[in-house]
Amino acid sequence: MNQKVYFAGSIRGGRSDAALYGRVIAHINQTDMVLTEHIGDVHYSIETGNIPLDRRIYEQDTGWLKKCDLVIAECSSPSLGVGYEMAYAEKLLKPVYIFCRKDAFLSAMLTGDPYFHIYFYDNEEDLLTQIDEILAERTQKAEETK
Ligand code: 6IA
Repeated sequence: MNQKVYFAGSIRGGRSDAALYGRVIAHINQTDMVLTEHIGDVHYSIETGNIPLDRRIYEQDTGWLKKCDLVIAECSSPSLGVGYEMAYAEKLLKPVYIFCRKDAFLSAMLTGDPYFHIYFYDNEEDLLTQIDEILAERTQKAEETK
């Protein structure tokens, strides 16, 4: 295994891209390790109102953000949680790669922040190719600094 990837995608913000997240996670797992595999589960519950459960989710996810090597976020479906995670990752100085379909809108709070690496993609093949390039480059850099 090479990089530990925190993959972020919308949950309560809307699950219309859940199947896409699942395919991206499976693709990344061929070469690297996704910590947040549940994001791609199309049957994942979006129920609200269970605060103790939400606290556990928050502790688990912020723990994984501290542990990860990089964050990859698919942001075509806007999500408060994903926005929060990216700002949290920036504070931790984790590299953050943001992907958005060309026909979707991204907040100025992301496109205006020079810390983030932002990619607008045409289709799924393009998305996976760009992710592969990023992972290969980061793995090579990690090897060089060993
Ligand atoms: O605001 P959103 O729900 O769309 O935020 C999505 C982001 O927050 C994802 O990238 C996740 O990492 C994180 N997140 C939000 N909800 C959950 C979650 N819910 N489990 C794990 N990570 C989450 C489970 C809820 C369920 C058991 C009732």
